[in-house]
Amino acid sequence: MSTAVSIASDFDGGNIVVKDASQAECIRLEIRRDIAADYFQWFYFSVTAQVGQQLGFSLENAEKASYSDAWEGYHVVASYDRESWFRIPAEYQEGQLVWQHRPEQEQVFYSYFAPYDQARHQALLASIAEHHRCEQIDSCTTVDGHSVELFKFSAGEPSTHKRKLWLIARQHPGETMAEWFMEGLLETLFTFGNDEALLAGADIYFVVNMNPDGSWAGNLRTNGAGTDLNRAWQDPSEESSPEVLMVRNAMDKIGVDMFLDIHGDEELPYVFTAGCEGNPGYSLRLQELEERFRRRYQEINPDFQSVYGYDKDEPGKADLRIACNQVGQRFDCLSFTIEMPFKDNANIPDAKEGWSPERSRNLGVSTLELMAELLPDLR
Ligand code: GEM
Ligand code: ZN
Repeated sequence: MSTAVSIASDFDGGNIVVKDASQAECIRLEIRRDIAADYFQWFYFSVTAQVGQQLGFSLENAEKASYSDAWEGYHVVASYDRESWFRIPAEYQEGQLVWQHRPEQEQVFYSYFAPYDQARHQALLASIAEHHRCEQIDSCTTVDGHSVELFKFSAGEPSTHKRKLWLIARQHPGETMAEWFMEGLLETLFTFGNDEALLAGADIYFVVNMNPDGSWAGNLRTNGAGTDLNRAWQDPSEESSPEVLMVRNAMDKIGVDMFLDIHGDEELPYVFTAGCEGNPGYSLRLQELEERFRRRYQEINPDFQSVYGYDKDEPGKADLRIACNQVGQRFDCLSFTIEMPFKDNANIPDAKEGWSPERSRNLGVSTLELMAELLPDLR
């Protein structure tokens, strides 16, 4: 016998369309598109049912999602308390993502990846605001009326010799692992941030969430204007990409010696970087810095690897609308997109959690260590 279930997604980051939930064993769902654009893949919803009730789900428009190949080998993320997240085996069958589950509690949450929600985002902002070495140096208001804050972490005496290290995260709102990464990095910087070389030698400029519009809305890739911010760096505008305009203007004023843009990749089950090999200004100096960064990264954190990644750009053919390329070109500096998987690291798989908030946070910690190490040689 089947008892009806109730499904909700009316919370920040929520995304689901219920087609039919009258049969608990075959609940028919669709992912909603980004509010003002055609991308979709991110989902996040809650289900209230009887404890132990057999539930079956199908995401019926999975095949039409932005990265349909990504469903192969993907397992759904679930939680009872929105604190600990675990994986539920799923299958990609006939264009639909399907999974079965017998929840151990009355309410269960399912998501594409562990959400980084507004409450947690506000707590992160509060921890930054109260840190004596952090100050907010700029901000902007988004199309939907949210704010994006640019912070500076600085210690010791001001010096013209200090390097300027920049980090931004979550241009793509569905890539929540990017904000988990920032949380781990900042927590370490704030708690153990007494690495003399780093403190005396660098100021760190950072944005923990570039796209609050999309994060609220449960979008995959775009802001309230339907703009993919990672295609807006050549020609940002107040109307459609104020987030990018604010950060790029601040960079022009302050300068950049190293830039990292934190993302997640739907398809590849690996941690990897994309660099600036296709930039017109790419040089042997930058190539050697990139190689050293990658070599040391995998020594410091075995989750990083450089075998799998995006196809390399042909010389001179880089897309300068992409943050990593635009900033690398504009400032002739080391510049990377860092990609974490939505699925898992296939080299070190974890059946229970897959790629997780904890591993994202750890990668952030390792990245901080690597930045400190490379500091003397950035220029
Ligand atoms: C990418 S990041 C783009 C980097 N690509 C190259 N070739 N330099 C994007 O923005 O589409 C992936 C992502 O969103 O995480
Ligand atoms: Zn991305």
